[in-house]
Amino acid sequence: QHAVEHKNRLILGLGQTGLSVARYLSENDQPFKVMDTRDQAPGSEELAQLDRDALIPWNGEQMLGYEQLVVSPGIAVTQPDIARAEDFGVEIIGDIELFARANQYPVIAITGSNGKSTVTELVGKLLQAAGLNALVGGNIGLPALDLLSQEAGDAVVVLELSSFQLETTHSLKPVAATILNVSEDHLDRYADYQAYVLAKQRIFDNAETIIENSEDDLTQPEKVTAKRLSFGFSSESDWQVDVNAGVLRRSERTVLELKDLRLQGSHNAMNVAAAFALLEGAGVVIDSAVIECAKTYSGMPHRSQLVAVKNDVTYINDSKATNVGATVAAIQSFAPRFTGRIILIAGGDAKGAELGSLKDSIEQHVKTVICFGKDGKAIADLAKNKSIQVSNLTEAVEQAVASSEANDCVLLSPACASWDMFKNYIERGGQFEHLVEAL
Ligand code: UMA
Ligand code: ADP
Repeated sequence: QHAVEHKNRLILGLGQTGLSVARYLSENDQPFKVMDTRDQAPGSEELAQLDRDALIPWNGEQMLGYEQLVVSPGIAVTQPDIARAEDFGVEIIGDIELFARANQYPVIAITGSNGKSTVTELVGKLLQAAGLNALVGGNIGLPALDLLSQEAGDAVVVLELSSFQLETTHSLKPVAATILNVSEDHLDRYADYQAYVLAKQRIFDNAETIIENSEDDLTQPEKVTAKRLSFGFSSESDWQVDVNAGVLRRSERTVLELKDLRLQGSHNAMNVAAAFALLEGAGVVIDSAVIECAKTYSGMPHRSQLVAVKNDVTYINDSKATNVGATVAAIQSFAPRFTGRIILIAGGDAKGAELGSLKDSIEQHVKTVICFGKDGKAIADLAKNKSIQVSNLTEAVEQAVASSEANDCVLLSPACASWDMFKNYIERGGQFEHLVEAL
């Protein structure tokens, strides 16, 4: 680990990220102050144990007096106080940049609109299966800087990176990096879609190997000299998911049969292909132990997970579907098994997204849409003849039960963030599971 540069630093935001930066700077005997716009910042008690005087009131004028602002991903760098500090010559970075400057482990970096956490966790498990020590963190939940305090010897770091984190990162040099896919998300934070895509593309800036999705141009950098590997449905892809033949291949060689994967749906098969490509890019041999590990991996909670079958109706919790792309993938992956028998529960905060791309999937595969939350009406309007609006999740489940017949599938896949009614997607998914279990 490199020594931390001595600087007069201000941390902006005292959530998980801000706290991890404070811990890291304290461990390295560096001075810092912290500002947060919230009355009660979540990390304030833990910070007080490190330094009782570190938290100071938010003040744009005072920001100009620091050499470096370490901005949390939940705060936009376009926020006027921060934008002014940047114009004034204050350096603006994020926690991943601090991590990158200190880190000496090889890094596998993963971004995309959907599948980041699944692929990040899977890559971690595959590395372990290959006999390597994997340190997994970033947007998935464990802040990247916390990985540096672990004594890990010869480790490989696997980082899930959000577009927000990438905006404030400059020096990360991943051995392998990917954008899994791009679809509309977070338009409440970006001027337009293009700006969101450009933030994601930053992951390739210093990457040794680029892993791109052959089906999605926006995952492919325009000009890059790095080595490239691809995954996709077509035979030109280095790692091919051949849905018709039911196999995953590396070039001509069959690696596994899709029916042997515990992960469900073709989007998840693509996630497995991306994970293999990332390992290959990082120089890891994909042997039988690694392949076996991929087959048995069953995914993360709240992502297209079976909750229960009650009265012959299958209930699926996909609460983590917080954008349209994820919900379309869920509908497509359950449609073959439940043709015309999907009852979709959706709604919440669409974060400014255009919901129109959900319309086709609903028309083709969904029997009834039950909508609630801030943008529930906008979803209901996509298919007025089959939509029912309710005021909360409890009513949505009641309505789903009332609308269902044997062999139907009730799919909670909201296409929206949960913030308008829940603490997060975990609370939303947990409530759904309780309601279903109580049936
Ligand atoms: N906030 C304020 N004032 C502040 C600082 C934050 O109001 O001064 C608000 C933000 O608008 C946001 C919330 O507080 O709504 C949390 O922001 P934060 O930057 O403090 O978040 P952290 O607790 O540090 O968590 C962040 C990531 N959160 C965000 O990017 C919003 C976590 O990803 C990540 O796991 C964590 O760092 C560790 O790296 C969460 C997330 O929702 C899961 N990410 C988005 C996504 O996946 O779509 C990008
Ligand atoms: P992220 O970390 O990018 O939010 P997750 O792995 O947590 O991704 O999955 C989020 C949602 O996206 C879930 O609803 C999941 O079923 C869906 N999903 C996972 N992989 C893909 C993919 N490759 N394409 C589309 N949707 C996906």
